Amino acid sequence: VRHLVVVLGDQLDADSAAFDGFDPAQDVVLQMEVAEEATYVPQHKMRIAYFFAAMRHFRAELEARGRTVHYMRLDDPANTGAFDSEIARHQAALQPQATIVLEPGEFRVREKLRQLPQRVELRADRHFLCTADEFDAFTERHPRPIMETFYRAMRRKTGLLLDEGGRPVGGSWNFDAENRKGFGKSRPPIPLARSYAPDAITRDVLKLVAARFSNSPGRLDRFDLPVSRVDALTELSDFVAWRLSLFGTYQDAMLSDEPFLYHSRLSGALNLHMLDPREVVEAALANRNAPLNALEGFVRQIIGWREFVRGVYWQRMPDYAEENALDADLPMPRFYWTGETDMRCLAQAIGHTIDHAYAHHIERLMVLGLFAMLLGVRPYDVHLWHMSMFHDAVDWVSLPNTLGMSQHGDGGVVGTKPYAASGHYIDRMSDHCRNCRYDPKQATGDRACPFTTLYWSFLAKHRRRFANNGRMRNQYVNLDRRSATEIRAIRAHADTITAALV
Ligand code: FAD
Ligand code: DLZ
Ligand code: SF4
Repeated sequence: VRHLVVVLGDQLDADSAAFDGFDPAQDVVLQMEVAEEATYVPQHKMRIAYFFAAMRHFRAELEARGRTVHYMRLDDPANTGAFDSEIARHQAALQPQATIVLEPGEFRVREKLRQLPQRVELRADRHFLCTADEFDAFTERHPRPIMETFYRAMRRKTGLLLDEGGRPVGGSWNFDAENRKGFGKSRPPIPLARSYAPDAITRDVLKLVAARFSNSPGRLDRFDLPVSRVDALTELSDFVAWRLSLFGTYQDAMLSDEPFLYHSRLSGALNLHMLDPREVVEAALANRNAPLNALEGFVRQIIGWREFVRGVYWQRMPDYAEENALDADLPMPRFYWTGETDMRCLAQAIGHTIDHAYAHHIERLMVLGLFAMLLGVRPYDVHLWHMSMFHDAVDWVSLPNTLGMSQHGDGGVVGTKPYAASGHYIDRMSDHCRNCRYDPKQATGDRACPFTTLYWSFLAKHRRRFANNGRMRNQYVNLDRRSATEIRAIRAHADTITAALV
């Protein structure tokens, strides 16, 4: 064997840099299902099944292209259960002249690969539009980098949504203000989510996961995710045809028993590299009927946020994982694993997560993340919970979004202010509060909404840090309208809520 090309679970692209110069006559591929990756944090059964099913479909795709694949199934008696021991075992058996791996999506895994006794060649991943060097150059030019500046640089670099003079189409870089509508009484129809019935390959995986990981969180019986490139492309077309036009307008809205709304559901396929971000953006822009607020909003998520958080991750790891700017040190409340809470918004978002290993962005940020931040949960623990429960979670994307954006653990790197809000925000953006036993307007008393109580208490507690942040001025003006006695009562009630939860 000349080259042993190792393909990890989130690198399922037959044209990736790992395959540059691949010669089917002399080179072989290694894919490994390993117990360590399914257990280093307890993981949703659907997440494990998603990775294994996608890996097995990718194997079939490679073999159809005439490439030899050594595929280690989890239940193979020879399987040693970890990346390093499996790679070493295959190196010893196959004696390759070189072992090639694409840079992994996780610092922990990269360190493991670097420490292997026999060297592996790590190749840069051209799936992403911004390299680590380009991101470094950007942060040198902008010592306090913000996503919006980065996003404009990416628009200029890619030429997306620019007119011939290099100006933003529609006269503005950002239409976020048009992307904040909640559902009123008359709401447009919500398209049925497409379901991908498990084929024989996926059914085998589901059996394996049900048997081996019966104690893992989440449910498996609703597994219907697209797990091949062909199905991922179908999902992309489905989104562009049926959901994209309203994606922008209702991007921040939430609705009971509607986990997907107009979201694309493409994060998993993108993160496992079944889809390329360029083709996703091009497919969206080819829809001539979609309004600009939808197109711009969607492009911003993919070439802006997605690339920005990756840049932050690789520039700041490993120290980033330790950051805890607000000194939050409580554990995750138990109900995050079960959904057993009488807070309706949380029960809904956790329910979506248990059923689909998915919740959309606003549920993750403004319900699940928000409550943990207001309560004061250790940011890294929120990230670990997120890694456990979401099918699309990979370290590079989960950590900056969770520890950074949603918990403000990085002190303002991913977002310049904490995403702090009261129950009033959730009431405006959803139908949850009218079906809840709490009242978002009340901060004390038996019907006080825990979000509202904890919100005011959070602002009061962190006054020194945030009161001079211009973007939080109004929040502090409103806090200061409350008397010292009121604030004392709110903080006492916040302590009672906290004590009951941890
Ligand atoms: P859509 O709403 O349709 O958005 C389109 C695409 O844009 C997504 O598929 C995704 O690729 C990209 N995108 C949007 N927002 C972000 C963002 N903030 N960061 C990176 N990409 C983005 N996304 C992940 O892919 N994996 C994660 O582990 C993850 N963890 C998150 C944790 C928290 C606390 C928060 C607040 C956000 C997290 N996100 C994560 C970002 C975002 O919530 C998801 O990408 C999105 O909800 C996935 O659903 P969708 O494909 O329907 O997205
Ligand atoms: C998440 C996951 C799981 C559950 N299992 C595997 C596996 O068995 N084999 C594999 O190659 N990757 C798996 N992954 C993804 C890894 O945990 C990790 O995110 C990536 O390897 C980082 O590049
Ligand atoms: Fe959530 Fe509070 Fe609204 Fe209940 S009242 S749904 S807890 S925000």
